[in-house]
Amino acid sequence: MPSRFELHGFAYSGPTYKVALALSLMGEPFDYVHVNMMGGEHKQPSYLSRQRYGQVPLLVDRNNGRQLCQSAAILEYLADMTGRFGGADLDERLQAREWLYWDFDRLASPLYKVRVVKAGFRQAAPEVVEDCLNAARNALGVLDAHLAGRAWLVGEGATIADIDIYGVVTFSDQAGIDLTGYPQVEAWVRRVEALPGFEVRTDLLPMESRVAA
Ligand SMILES: N[C@@H](CCC(=O)N[C@@H](CS)C(=O)NCC(=O)O)C(=O)O
Repeated sequence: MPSRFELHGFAYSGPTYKVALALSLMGEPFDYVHVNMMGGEHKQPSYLSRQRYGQVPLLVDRNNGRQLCQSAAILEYLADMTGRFGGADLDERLQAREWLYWDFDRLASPLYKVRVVKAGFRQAAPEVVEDCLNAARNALGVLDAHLAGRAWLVGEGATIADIDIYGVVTFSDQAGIDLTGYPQVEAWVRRVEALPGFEVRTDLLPMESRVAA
């Protein structure tokens, strides 16, 4: 039987990894469709008709035909559909959502910007890179302080907030940020990586399409 979910993405994409990791942790096999971003496939009309922002990821739910974009919204959808990682009650669910918004506001944006410049995909003035680096470091400081005395970002168990933010923090080294300066974050990273179903990005996202095993 074909798997329920079809994930369209790119191997080096943090937002694609978040969704792939969520599916893996939730025990949901998925077909993976490689989007040729280097060739501009994500800006072609056929792709734009399915993903209005012209970005990866795109998740298709074959049970109902939904075509979903924006990784944080997709994580919320998956938590709803599987009943997993959504938080124990409404308060936890709302707190998890707050972290999803915070991530894109304060952490993902500056950290990814530094990463793409360091990787040579984009160019930016040194002072812009420095600003982004400082913003990412500040955000990691906020995360570190929040994690003191707690195992997970929200409540007593892992939620989509942890999955979402792990999917950014895992790229810190590529932005030139050493996590040893953030001991609580480092310990939390190890907890996420010990969750059943955890897979590293390179195992979840190949450079070609793959049908679920
Ligand atoms: N907020 C979006 C961001 C997605 C995103 O930035 N995707 C990048 C790849 S990592 C992309 O598709 N970039 C091409 C573009 O924006 O034109 C999400 O979380 O899904």
